[in-house]
This record gives sequence, C-alpha cells and structure tokens, in this order.
Amino acid sequence: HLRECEIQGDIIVGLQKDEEVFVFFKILDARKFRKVLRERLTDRITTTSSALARELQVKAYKREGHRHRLPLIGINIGFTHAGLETLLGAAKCTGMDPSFMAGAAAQAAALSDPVDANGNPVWKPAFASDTIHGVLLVAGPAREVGQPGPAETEASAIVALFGNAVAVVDRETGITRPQRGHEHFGFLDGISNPGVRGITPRTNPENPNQGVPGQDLLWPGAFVFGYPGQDPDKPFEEPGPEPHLPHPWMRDGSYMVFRRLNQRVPEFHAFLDAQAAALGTDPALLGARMVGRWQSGAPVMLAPLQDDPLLGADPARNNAFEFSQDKAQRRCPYGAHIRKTYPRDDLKDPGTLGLKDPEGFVQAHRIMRQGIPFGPEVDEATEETTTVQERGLMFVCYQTSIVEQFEFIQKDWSNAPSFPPAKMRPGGGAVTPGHDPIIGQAGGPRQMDEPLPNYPTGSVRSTLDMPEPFVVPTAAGYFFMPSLTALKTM
Ligand code: N7H
Repeated sequence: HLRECEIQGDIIVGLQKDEEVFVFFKILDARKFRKVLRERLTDRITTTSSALARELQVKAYKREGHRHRLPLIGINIGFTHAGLETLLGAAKCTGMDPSFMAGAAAQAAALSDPVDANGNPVWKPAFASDTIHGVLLVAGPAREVGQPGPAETEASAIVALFGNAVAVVDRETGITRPQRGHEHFGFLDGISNPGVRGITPRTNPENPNQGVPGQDLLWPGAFVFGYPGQDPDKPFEEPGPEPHLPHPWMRDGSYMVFRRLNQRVPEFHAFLDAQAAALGTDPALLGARMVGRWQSGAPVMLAPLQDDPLLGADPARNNAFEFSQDKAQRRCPYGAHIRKTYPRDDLKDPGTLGLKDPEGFVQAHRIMRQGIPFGPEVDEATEETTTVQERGLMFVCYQTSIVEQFEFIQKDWSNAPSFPPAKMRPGGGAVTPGHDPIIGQAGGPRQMDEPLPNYPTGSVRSTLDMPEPFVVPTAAGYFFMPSLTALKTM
C-alpha cells in the first residue's frame, strides 16, 4: 500500500513529458523560500496519485482518436545536500547516502567522468563551480512552432513566485524527439523499467511477481523510503528490510540522480559504418549488439540476426527474455549496454561469487529511469561525421541508495571490463567482456569483446576498439525528492 498522495509523481510513474525544464537554483533567503514553497507551490506538486490518474486520462484521450497531447503540466522539486542543510540546518541532514552528502562533483573522478588536473569534473561551469541547492522539474506538452513551450512558461512563473529568495544557476530543457520515445542514437528507450509492487498492474494472474512479461515487480523500498526494500541475499519475492531512514522527514522521498549526457551522434554512426565495413557486417546489427536491442526496441536475445519492429513495439514481448541461456554471448555480447546495466539471470550460479541469491543481488541494483533527450536533430548538411550542435540525454533516475544503485551500475558493471566475471557467466570462458560501449567510462580508450564476424560459428573472437567515447557527461547533480508532507512541514 503505497502512500501515493505523498510520493512525487516522477519517481515511479513519471510525469507526462514532451518537454521538461530543469531549473537549478540556489537559495538566497531560506525563510522566504520555505514560505513560498509551503504556501504557493506544494499544492501544485504532481503526486504519484495524480500521475497515475493522468496516465489513464491520456490513454482514454488517445483511444478517442485525438492526435494532440493533453496540455498537462507536471511539477516536482528536489534538493541537494547543501540545499537541505540551508533549509533544515546541518543537524537534520546527517547520516544520508554518502555520495548524496558528498555531492555529484565529488564522485566524478570515481565514476571516471572527464576531470581536470585537480580531479574536478569538466562540466558546464555552473555545475562545476557554483553551489546548487535544488532543482525544479516542470514537464509539459510540446511547444507550438515559434512559441515558448508551456513547461518553459510555467517554470518562469514558478521562479517568479520565489522572487529574490532564489538565484537561478542553470536552466536545461529536454525535448522529446520527432521519432517519439527514441533517444538520439536512434534507439527506442524507456522500455524496461522495474515494476513496483502495489502500483504496477500485473498482467498474469498466475505470476504475482510480474508486471508485463519479463518485468519483475520490486519492493517499493528500492525507490522510495518507508517501505520494504530489496534484500540481495533473499529471493526477490520476499520483502527485505526497509532502507535505513536516518530522519523521519525522509519517508516517502527518493534520491534522484541527474546527468546531462552529451551524445556524439554523427561520430557513433561513423564508427558503426567503419567498423561494420571492417568486420564485414551490417552497421545496424553492430549497433544492436552494442546496445542489446535494435533501434525498434527488439531485443537481440529474441531477434539476434535481424530487426523485428513488431516485436520491438510490443510491450507483451519486447522485455520477455533472460541472458543465462545465451551461452558464450552468441546472441547478445556480455558488454552490450542492457546486459551490463541489468544482467538479469546472468549471474545464475550461486556458488561462484558467494552470492546467496544471484537474482536478488541483481535486483538490489536497479534504478527507475525517467530521462528525456535534449538538443536538436542532427543536421545532415553540417554534421555528417562530426557533432556541431550539442545534443544528448538528460538522464534521470530514482533510487533509495545512490551508492548501491546508480553508482554501482556505472562503476561496478558498465565501467568494469571484467564484468560479468568468467566465473559468474554461463559459458563465459576466458574472454574479458570489456566496457559498456554506450556509457562505460575508462578515462581513455575503451574496448568491448564482440565475437560478431564469425557469428554464428564463433570460432575467432574480435574486439571493438573505441578510442573516443560516444557519450560525454557535461553536468550532474544528486538530489533528494521529499514527500508532500515534508515539503509542507519541513
Ligand atoms: Fe541506458 N541507448 O540509447 O543506448 N539504455 N542509456 N543508461 N539503460 C537502455 O530498455 C542509453 C544510461 C540503463 O532493463 C536502452 O528501456 C543512452 C545510464 C538501464 O534491460 C537504451 C544513454 C545508465 C537500462 C539505452 C544511456 C543506464 C537501460 C534500452 C546515455 C545507468 C535497462 C531501452 C546517453 C548508469 C536495461 C530500455 C534493462 C536501457 C541507451 C544512459 C542504464 C536504448 C544513449 C547513465 C538500467
């Protein structure tokens, strides 16, 4: 039983977003800020219950054959550790997630983000040098040509409410691409998020642990404080202990990781073309094997040799697969983005790394992704092989432990060439899987094991050499998204 009226709407359900404005601000007058937040803004925050109601409304509207999107505005708010200290005093903000307390910039070097000689991240100046206290999220429908977007207008009106109590440090706008739901490299995104018990509908009455086929239902405590969580040592069907709640005001809140990730789209496609030519294969197949899905969303586990757009578009089938039957990565490379970031049942043999419950272990490192692309479409005339205009993904994810969820995936899985280790993976042999080619970071050149040219005989291996990254972090922040009660009373 989730307290749906307490939990901000982006965390589990997601706000309806054709456009999303992120306003990063500094609090200059804490007393005035608290008053405006309590009296003028909190009642307008989109909760999980209103986000759910809106989902139904949007579905009904589409069924009626309307082509336009509903003009819904969604509003959420979060605070950095420095912001919480400014509002609540340092004593009320102790004992929180260590990475949250240290702040995103302090973690950049450990995540292998590009850093300068002093170990400081090479980000947009506002993020690298200024103190950010909070972020306002305003999501809305698409703009009319030549007009400011409704989310932009709303965000400005909210900032005006706070007047001189805040200074805007940076403002970012995410925009859904014309190829709806696809990120800038061209792949359908937002397919596989975990389900949450008590909120995600079950489609199979015989399996109480499943949402849509292939979607495991996790305990809400993985994403929101105040509920049973995932215990890595227990079968994931059994409730784990509640994540540690150092302060009662954190109940029904969640940590948000924000990362502004530039995507070098022409360079990514030039790489696919050149490598595919050298390997004697098809660039689309190579790209699909680097991601683990075709651009349509069809998983290579189910469509290993050619795309199947009907499969990609079918939520009842496009997530219904595991990895452990894929011996020696014949269908999907161990290093593929979705195999690295969610290895499903790959770590199956419980004896190897001393994992009591390999499935539970994997499920304890999941995140709820709610990002949106940013930047213009590639201009074919000026950007054939080289990026001229910035574009990418405003990556957003929610969790109750930044250390064990987002950072664990980035550091211990995507960046780690030896993950999954041979002992853990089915038929793994002596190969080193290499870096996640999409987001794996090494502070230098990267490699991924790709036994493609000899597919399906697989007798000789090859390695993809990636001298340059395709994704470059250009800003980041760690935030806490409080409950509605906390916002009203804090
Ligand atoms: Fe990823 N991409 O276009 O290649 N991601 N991702 N991601 N990602 C996924 O299943 C992408 C990033 C995860 O459950 C898909 O929804 C890009 C970060 C996880 O099977 C595609 C960027 C992190 C999953 C992409 C990026 C993750 C996932 C398939 C950056 C965490 C679910 C669609 C610009 C550290 C895996 C889908 C599962 C899926 C892409 C970032 C994690 C197409 C371009 C930073 C957990």
